[in-house]
Formats: sequence, C-alpha cells, structure tokens
Amino acid sequence: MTKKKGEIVAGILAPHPPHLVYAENPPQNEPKAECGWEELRWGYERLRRDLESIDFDVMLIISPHWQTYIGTHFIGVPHFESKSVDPVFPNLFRFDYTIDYDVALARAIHDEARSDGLVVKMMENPDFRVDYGTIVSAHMTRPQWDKPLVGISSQRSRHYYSVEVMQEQAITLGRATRRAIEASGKRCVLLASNSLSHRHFTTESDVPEDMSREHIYNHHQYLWDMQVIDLIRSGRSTELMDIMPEFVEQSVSEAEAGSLGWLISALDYPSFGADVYAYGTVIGTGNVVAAWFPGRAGEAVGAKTTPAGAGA
Ligand code: 2X7
Ligand code: FE2
Repeated sequence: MTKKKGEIVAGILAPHPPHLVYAENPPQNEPKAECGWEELRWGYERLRRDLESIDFDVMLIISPHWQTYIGTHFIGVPHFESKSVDPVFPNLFRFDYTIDYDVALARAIHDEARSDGLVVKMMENPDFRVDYGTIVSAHMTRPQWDKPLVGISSQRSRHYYSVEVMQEQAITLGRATRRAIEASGKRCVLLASNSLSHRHFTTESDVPEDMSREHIYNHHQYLWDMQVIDLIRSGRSTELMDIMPEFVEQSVSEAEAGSLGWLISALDYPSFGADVYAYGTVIGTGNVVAAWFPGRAGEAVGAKTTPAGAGA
C-alpha cells in the first residue's frame, strides 16, 4: 500500500509575548495576573476553536528566541521537562513544561535542508532549555500539550549577513520543510512565532496588566503592521515577501527571525487569504494572530473582501 502524502493543514502566525500566558493564568505558570491583553487572547481562543475541527499529528515551530549563529538547528531529543523563565520578564513567566518532540520529522527536514545546501545540525543536548517563545506560541495554540513539536532554531543570518540572506535561507528551509512533510505522511500545523512591528517600551508599569498603558509604540509601526496584515488577509504572499526586508528594517520586525518567511515558503506562497483572529500590542509591539488553512482555500475573510490591487 502506498503511503499517504503528508500535508500542511494550517500555517499560523502565532506571536509569543509571555504576557499572554501570564494573563491566561494556566496552572503551569507561577505568576498570576488579574487579566490583560484580551483582544489577543480571545483571538487565540477563536483560533483554537477552529483548530478543533482539524485533525493533525504535529506542530512545527520556529521561535526567534532559540537563536543559532552557525546553521539551522533542529531539536533531536524526544522529551524535555523543566522550568522556563523569561530572561526579560521573570516576573511574568516561570513556566513548568513537559514537551514531546517528533525527532523523526525533524531529522527528515534537516536532511532535506542539507541537500539544498543549508548548514544544519540536530540538537541532541539532553540539558537543553526550551525557550519561552516556543512555549508561549505552542501553549496559546494548543494548551492541552497533546501534540508533539518539531523545534527549529532561528538562524541569525540577518545579523551575520543581511536581511536578504536571512530571507533566502528561510525560503530554502520552507521548501525543504514542505518536501519532508509530504514524504512523512503526517498532517502538520506550522507556527511562525513572531511579533510584527517590534519597537517596544523600555519601562514597565507597576501592574503589568494595566491596559491603560498599552498602545502601539508609534504610528509608523502601526502603518507597517496594517500593510502587512492587508497582504496576509488578501493572499498576496509574493508582495508580502517582496516587502519583508524593508518591513524588517523599518519596523525592527521580529520577522527578522526568518519564521514568517519560512511559513510563507512552506505554504508555497498562498494566494488565498489567512483568517486574521486578532491584532493587538504588547508593550507597544504589534502582534497578529492569523492562520492559513490550505484545505479551506478561498474561504478566508480577506480573500473575499479585499478588492484586487488594494492596499500596499
Ligand atoms: O518576546 C517578546 C515579544 N516578542 C514581544 C513582546 C513582549 C515580550 O516578549
Ligand atoms: Fe519575542
């Protein structure tokens, strides 16, 4: 019997401010909040509801907070348990995690990426500490923690070389990821864990969840975010990739991690729009929760409502 072809069933832009987990008050997180960042948290809630009707095996994630300077690394250890403490916000995020990893799929992507000329490595250190970006995006998308992850590092070629080199490598990694998924027979959800505009406040209010203090950092950042969201909603992926380098430079976007470029490439430049669940700021950074569902191409809000040629 021939093996069924694997597929990407959802590609999600899943930002990871630790504030969102803090405000959710899950039992795994030690600090407790009164409330906060409802727009984003309720957006994630709607995303979770939509994901309930989709059968999948594994979630793949690139987090900007697992950074590697020589090559792209893949988690090659099947299980981790420990506590993750955010280095910048230890007051908000001290999270006990138990995570299973799909090492076979990670290795298959690693091998495909290597055959395309990328520098790659399987990360096999049993004492590795999972970064908070991975944990926050995974938790907000699937708080049951019942699916294994594939963990992929953020290769910092943007800093070592340039934003254009970063993007080229992210595109290559996306293609390799897609091929490995298809060969695996698995149904996969991909998470690009990053904020959009990323200028942020440098001081914190006494009560972190004081929403009277939360707003976009400045209007230019907001305009960049809206332009990117328009392209996401209307399925103009090629244009999105074309403006990505400038977007990263101008808005200090966390897309510099390569995560969003990887996602768009793995989805093969979707010409259908993503569902946008929420936009909101966290310490002034712009964050969008959005998902492309290839099996529902054409249904997304943006695909129907944005006139051809609008925006940008
Ligand atoms: O890592 C983050 C982030 N990307 C955005 C906002 C706040 C904190 O942490
Ligand atoms: Fe971040």
